[in-house]
Amino acid sequence: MAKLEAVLWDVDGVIAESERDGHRVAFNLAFEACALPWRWDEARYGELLRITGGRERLRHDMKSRSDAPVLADQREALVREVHAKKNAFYAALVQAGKIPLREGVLELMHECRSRGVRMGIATTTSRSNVQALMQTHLGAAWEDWFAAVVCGEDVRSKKPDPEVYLRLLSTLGIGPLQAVAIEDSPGGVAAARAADIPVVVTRSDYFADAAIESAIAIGPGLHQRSGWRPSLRIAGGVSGRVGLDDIEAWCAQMDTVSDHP
Ligand code: XBP
Repeated sequence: MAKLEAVLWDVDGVIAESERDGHRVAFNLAFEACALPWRWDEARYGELLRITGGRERLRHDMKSRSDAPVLADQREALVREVHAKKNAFYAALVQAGKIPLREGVLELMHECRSRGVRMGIATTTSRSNVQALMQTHLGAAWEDWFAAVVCGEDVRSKKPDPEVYLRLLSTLGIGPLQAVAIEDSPGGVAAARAADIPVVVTRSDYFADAAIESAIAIGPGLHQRSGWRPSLRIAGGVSGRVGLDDIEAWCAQMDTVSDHP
């Protein structure tokens, strides 16, 4: 394993639990604003998360709705209208403080900055959603924190395709073994692995029970040292959380673990 040059962050599920109380709620508000009777409850949204990308998710759901427009251009216009409204509602929810960062995220970001480990964002979500979330939590200069930000509109194929990660590596000018990705979903892990990048998995609400293949570590979150595979020393480390030394140790060890809860 080469020296760790960059930490590559997934957004939804890793930086914040933004799906159930963020994107899902915002979609339902958008349906209402478009006078549509459709609503996604928590369970249905969990099923739909298999489809990455908000517009793609909506298109998929419309296939099973008899009251969706029949003509392709009308259907696509409705997808675009609902999605634009959804992103506006999502930004408002974020700005109202409804979507906190996951515990341990800000601390690891500060540590990367202070130790000169560059950071990148690798997400299938829209740039406007990343902007709303990061600006709310990191301030107006949030982009200075990241050496590269690759979002849904920057790629032709979204995760599980590796394109988002390959673009990050090329922008950063590093090889896959000089980086580590932090992911929560099987699709995100597959995308990073297909780019040969080692992956640390922080379990999220919607993917708590999903089968994960070939991560270098799987655990409950960056805020705690217990519950990780490979295990961490419970005592020690930086302030009871997962830090860069731990991630570098997992990278050096390079055991791959899988989890089929
Ligand atoms: C998560 C997603 C996104 C969001 C919605 O992406 O699948 O589609 O649910 O985003 P990631 P948009 O885990 O890669 O951050 O509506 O903007 O597509």
